[in-house]
Amino acid sequence: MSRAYRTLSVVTLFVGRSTLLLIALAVIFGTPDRVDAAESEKPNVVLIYIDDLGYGDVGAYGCPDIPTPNIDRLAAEGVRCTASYITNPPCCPSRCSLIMGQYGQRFGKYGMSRGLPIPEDRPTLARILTDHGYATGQIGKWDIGTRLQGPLNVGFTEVLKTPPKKKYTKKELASAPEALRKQLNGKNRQSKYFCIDENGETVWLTDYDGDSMVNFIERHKDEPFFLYWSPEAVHSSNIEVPDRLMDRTTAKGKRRKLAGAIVSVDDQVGKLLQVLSEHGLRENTLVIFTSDNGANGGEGGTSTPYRGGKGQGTQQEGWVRVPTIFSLPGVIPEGKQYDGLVANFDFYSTIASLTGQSIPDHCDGVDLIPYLTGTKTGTAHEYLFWLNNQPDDAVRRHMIAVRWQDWRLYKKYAKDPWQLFDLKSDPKEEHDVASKHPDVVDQLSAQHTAWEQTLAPLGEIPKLPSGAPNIPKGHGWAFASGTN
Ligand SMILES: [Ca+2]
Repeated sequence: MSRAYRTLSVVTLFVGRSTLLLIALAVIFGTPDRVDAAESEKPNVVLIYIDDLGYGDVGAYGCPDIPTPNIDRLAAEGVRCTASYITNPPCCPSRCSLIMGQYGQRFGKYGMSRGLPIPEDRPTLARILTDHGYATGQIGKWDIGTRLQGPLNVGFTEVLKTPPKKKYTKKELASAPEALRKQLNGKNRQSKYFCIDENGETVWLTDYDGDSMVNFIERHKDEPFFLYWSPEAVHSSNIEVPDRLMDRTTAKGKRRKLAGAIVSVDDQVGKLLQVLSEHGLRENTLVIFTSDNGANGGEGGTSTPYRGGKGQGTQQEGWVRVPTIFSLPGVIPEGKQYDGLVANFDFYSTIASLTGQSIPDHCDGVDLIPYLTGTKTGTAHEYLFWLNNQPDDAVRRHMIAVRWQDWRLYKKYAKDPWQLFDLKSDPKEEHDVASKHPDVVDQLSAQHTAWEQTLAPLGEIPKLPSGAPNIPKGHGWAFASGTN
């Protein structure tokens, strides 16, 4: 593709930009310097993918007891999606679907199936951006593909090395609360959420991540970048959350620890917005904030007003409906909400389009920007489907479902009768109305059957020889060969 054509694509997408005239002139006259300037105007993207953050655990979604001013500001400066879904819960399949831009079942993933490869005959989201001239970085939890498919193997140009964990001394262990002592004894006294930084200081891992985001952006502020932050937070166990974080919330009981962890996530969003503003990048950076699956119910997380979440709540809406915010001031409207059906595989298509690329054929997603700006009306997807039926997966994770309009059609196993819920009048799914609406059941189940016929067979997890982990350990960044 010629540089001028790529420039034109960016111009088309960025009609709200103040630099439009300059870029347009560059296209018309084609002077090398001006085209180079236009090249540097490719929008940046930061994708934040929190682990187990519930629909009802963010201020912008009505949470009353956990202050999240920075996430709320992102919502105020963007669009808040109210029906955004993870079609392949939980952690690992969600991330695989995200990075491939399609239903996980299209490459044989029908449940957790950790270690199942992501396909190599179609590009990942990171790959298309790297090939398009982006610096692409990843920070945090990976949980995608096989051990050999780390971030640097599937398209990222750099990845934050996993810092060493804090190791509690025997003295610290002796004075720790019993629950923490129990956890640490099972982990060779190694912390989950405290790490050791390059100066030998003990730091909260989520803070370390946030500082690393700032570092990545400062190093790449003069070129287009894509940053994928997928922290360990706020996955269990949050038992180590310090008082200084909990005390900023009004959460009660076992929810206090989780609340403190969410406050820390919000702090990092604040650091991100600050560094973007400092370098004049706020209006040229799409920020997507979301979660890999629903609420951490075991630690008091909530999907309010919906029911369910991770752990014991996997059969309800709350396992798959997640908070999702898009912010790109000047392009995406501010302080709006979008109620159409959205899936995490839409991020791939949206980012591809926004960066002036065509959406690869394998993608299930659509470009959401026209829906978020209102130039397209209606729902981004008429239907969304779920099929978690990997035979050896945990019983609680089996689930078959369809979403259409306000309806949710659901059953646990293929042999079960369908249940139907009207999420608008019954968000907690307490009244199965399948017998009252057989036409809706027939319609949605037929759609599910037709979709299922388009999927790949169940994939097999390869046996791999032992070797290096897919993310190197240490401090600082690891780079794909030839990119640093
Ligand atoms: Ca998760």
